[in-house]
Amino acid sequence: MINSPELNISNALIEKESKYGAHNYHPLPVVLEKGKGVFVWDVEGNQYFDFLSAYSAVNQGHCHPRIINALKLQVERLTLTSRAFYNDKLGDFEEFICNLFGFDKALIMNSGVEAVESAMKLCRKWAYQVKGIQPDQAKIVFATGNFHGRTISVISASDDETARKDFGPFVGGISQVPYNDVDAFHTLLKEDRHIAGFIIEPIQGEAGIVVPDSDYLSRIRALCKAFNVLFIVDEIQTGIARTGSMVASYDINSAEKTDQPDILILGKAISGGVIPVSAVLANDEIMLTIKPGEHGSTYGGNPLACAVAKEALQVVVDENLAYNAFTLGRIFRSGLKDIAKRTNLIREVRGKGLLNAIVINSTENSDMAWNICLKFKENGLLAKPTHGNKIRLAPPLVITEAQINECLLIIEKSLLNFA
Ligand code: IF1
Repeated sequence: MINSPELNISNALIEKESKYGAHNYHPLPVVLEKGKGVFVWDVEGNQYFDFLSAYSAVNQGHCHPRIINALKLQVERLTLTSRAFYNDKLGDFEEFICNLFGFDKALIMNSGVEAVESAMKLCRKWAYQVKGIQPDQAKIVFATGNFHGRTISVISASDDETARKDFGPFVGGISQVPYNDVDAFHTLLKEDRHIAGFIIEPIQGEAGIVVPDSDYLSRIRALCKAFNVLFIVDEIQTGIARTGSMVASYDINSAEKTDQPDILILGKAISGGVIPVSAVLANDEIMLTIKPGEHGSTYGGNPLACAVAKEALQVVVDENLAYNAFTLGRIFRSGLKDIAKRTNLIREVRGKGLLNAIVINSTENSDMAWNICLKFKENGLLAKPTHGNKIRLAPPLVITEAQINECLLIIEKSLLNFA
């Protein structure tokens, strides 16, 4: 509840959600009804800068006209066929996304975690049919502090008690190594010949925008090559220009594509926050281990999703959003570091491109970060804490330098209330 009587529309809607909806979230007390570009508006008409971007799903900005137009054009033609039949949009989208990221084939799914599960199934198929690991012995390695979604097999790989408590028993064939620790992964590879793949986030989002050493991914890639293990990169949150390049793990424009993963997982902004779309990209040796009838989903690759996602990716390219994220991210982090010098509230500023966070100078279980986000909201900016004392600051990539500077003023003004 928001304890101010004039907010009766918001309160009524919050109450309704509490009465009729699962209580699986604790949202910031704001009820949104409109979004455009970097802005969202609540039901009382207040405008906010959106500094969460639906967890990096609306990189292109809310309701981007080109993406909405692609939706409108397709939605009155054909929305869903199932994969029992062909449709005229899937092949075009698969060709587009394979050429954009440099892979032989794409498997189009819906949610991000579905794509992660699909990548795990491909990794296991490849392990038995290509690498020759004994049946049911394949192991997939994950990093501590990971977040890859919320299905049973994916939380089986998590070390976050909140994500796991009372959801057991868990799925086998999973190992863990500390994030950003190449030696630990090397030791595991030498000890266990059943390792089939390593699934990693280039930057750990949920863990609080944890950026590894600059050579971490390339060293992991080299070890995967040396031990014939699949290098699987989850770019559901870091991908689609968010960190200042189209993907964080390799340069899609370079001929040699050094460090290109064996399996690339995309989601969220692949469709600009308009319709759920995710994608698994791999070359034939891996992708063709799944035969007809062995995997699928009702909505996976539907014509509406493909039409929207193709335009959403084209917008990212045409508007050079990766460059915008790169240049404005540097300005933003520099501004945050200046603020940190003027307040003792910020312990650390970290991130890449426009995926950034401030670590608040409080214990993880303090409600300081939450209260700061409430103050941000009062001053016209929406953000949410992650893992206690980190506040993720990730606006749509269409933000301008003037708006970044305006938001730095809002952030500093809000923090001064807690000085
Ligand atoms: C929630 C977190 C972010 C992801 C990565 C796979 C998925 C996600 C790297 C699964 C999804 C979302 C899920 C959403 C909040 C948000 C989130 F806080 F949960 F961890 F962004 F950091 N890989 N992340 O970040 O994709 O199935 O959700 O489409 O569950 O609360 P999904």
